Amino acid sequence: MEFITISFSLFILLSTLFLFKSSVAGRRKNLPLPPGTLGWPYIGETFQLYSQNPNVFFASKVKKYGSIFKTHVLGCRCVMISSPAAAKLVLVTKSHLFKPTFPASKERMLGKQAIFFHQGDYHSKLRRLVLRAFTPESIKNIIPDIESIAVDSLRSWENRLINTFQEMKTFTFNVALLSIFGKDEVLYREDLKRCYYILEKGYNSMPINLPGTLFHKSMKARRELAQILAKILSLRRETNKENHNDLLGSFMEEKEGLSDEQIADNIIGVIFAARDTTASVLTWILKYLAENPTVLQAVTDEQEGIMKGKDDKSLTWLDTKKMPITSRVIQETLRVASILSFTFREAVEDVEFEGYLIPKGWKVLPLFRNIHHSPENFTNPEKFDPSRFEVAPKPNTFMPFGNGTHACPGNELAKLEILVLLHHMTTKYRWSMVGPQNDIHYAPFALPQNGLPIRFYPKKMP
Ligand code: HEM
Ligand SMILES: *[C@@H]1O[C@H](CO)[C@@H](O)[C@H](O)[C@H]1NC(C)=O
Ligand SMILES: CC(=O)N[C@H]1CO[C@H](CO)[C@@H](O)[C@@H]1O
Repeated sequence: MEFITISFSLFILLSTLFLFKSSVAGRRKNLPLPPGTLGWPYIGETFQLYSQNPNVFFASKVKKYGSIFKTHVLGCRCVMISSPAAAKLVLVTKSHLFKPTFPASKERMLGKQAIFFHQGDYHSKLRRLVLRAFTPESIKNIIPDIESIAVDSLRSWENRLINTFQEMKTFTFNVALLSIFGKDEVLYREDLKRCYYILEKGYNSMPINLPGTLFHKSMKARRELAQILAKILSLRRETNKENHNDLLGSFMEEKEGLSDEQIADNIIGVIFAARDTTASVLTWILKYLAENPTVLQAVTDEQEGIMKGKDDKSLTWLDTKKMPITSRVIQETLRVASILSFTFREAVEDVEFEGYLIPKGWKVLPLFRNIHHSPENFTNPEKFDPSRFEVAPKPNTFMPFGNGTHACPGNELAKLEILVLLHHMTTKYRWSMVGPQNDIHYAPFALPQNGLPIRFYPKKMP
């Protein structure tokens, strides 16, 4: 069993939930609320949540009350759900009754017009524009460029002690910029990176907008980012009129009629959605491979097999479809690490589910991690065992990319960039973990202790 502590950043993250506009509606239907306790007025069960690992808190509730229960944390009344049927209702079949909900400070920072915060027509339009930039057809073309970013990253780690998460963030940031701006990307990379890194520092800070606070600096960096993006937009409009296959090209198409502000909010939003998520999954993969030498050997053999057939030519989409063992390692990592433990929705009206009332205005949290760790769906759930994915998981038992209306439009790109990096990494490098690595931190995505420091070496070529 791993010993787990909760880092302070999770506390700060969840604390900002206090700023949710809370709306408690009267009960109209004559149905019971889901089982569970609401704890003390206002603070609810916040202490219970913080006095233990949040996943233990949720798991003990699931054990006591079943797969749907109510609780009250940090000023909001919530219904937590952890059954595949309930997840399907909230995310897929009745998704129009459950709107996305975020603390106001997060909306201000990412931009109010970003895709995550919306429902209905504006959301569907943005989704169509994002999806078409990230279909296999579109991202196939950038594989050689992803490869050169991967090769450069790996080279820069040679014979060094590195912080895996920090380095992976640079890799995933560069791939995100490539997918958004195409090859124009290098021109703006450093400016964008500098501003984005200031912005993210304020993301988990207290949202107090006074000179000197992290939040204030971060909002300033947000404005500077918008200015750089405005420059990129006008440059594109003036100089090259030809079609671009990247996300910016998709957003800029005249007939779509997006304003510059809408484009900026969504570009910043996609960088946010793409970078830390993929970087933390990569960090977990390195950890699990280091801990499971037979799995690492199987992945290495598979990748060497691909490399042998290619004599230094770059990878193709088809090559990436011939990596079943490596793909199962990615799936199993997504399951065990469940970096997005849960997501948030809010009931827009009273909803009935399995004889219970989910009242209008209450938050509804599908608990992905509990679903992914349910022994009914995954035998011996704490064990890292990629071979379990030799059989396809049942619907709505494995949702690392969510499901339904807001499911991740970047999932193909995420898997592609992970495969490309692992191809070069396992065939040419080896690594060893340094220091203790049993804790999990939430920043806010689940992450190995200290971002997983490792020593990274080139393999001695025979
Ligand atoms: C392994 C890495 C990733 C994981 C685990 C992941 C996971 C998720 C999940 C679970 C959601 C749905 C959240 C919800 O329903 O509340 C989501 C949404 C989203 N993701 Fe990802 N994601 C990853 C990488 C990416 C990448 C690389 C991109 C962009 C290129 C991206 C862009 C988005 C966007 C734009 C949304 C919002 C979609 C909407 O609201 O309609 N993600 N992601
Ligand atoms: C999403 O929901 C649909 C409908 O229930 C289901 O067929 C599909 O398998 C689900 N996707 C995942 C990833 O579970
Ligand atoms: C398809 C399937 O086996 N679903 C089960 C997964 O686990 C939950 C409990 O956590 C059960 O309610 C489902 O029936």
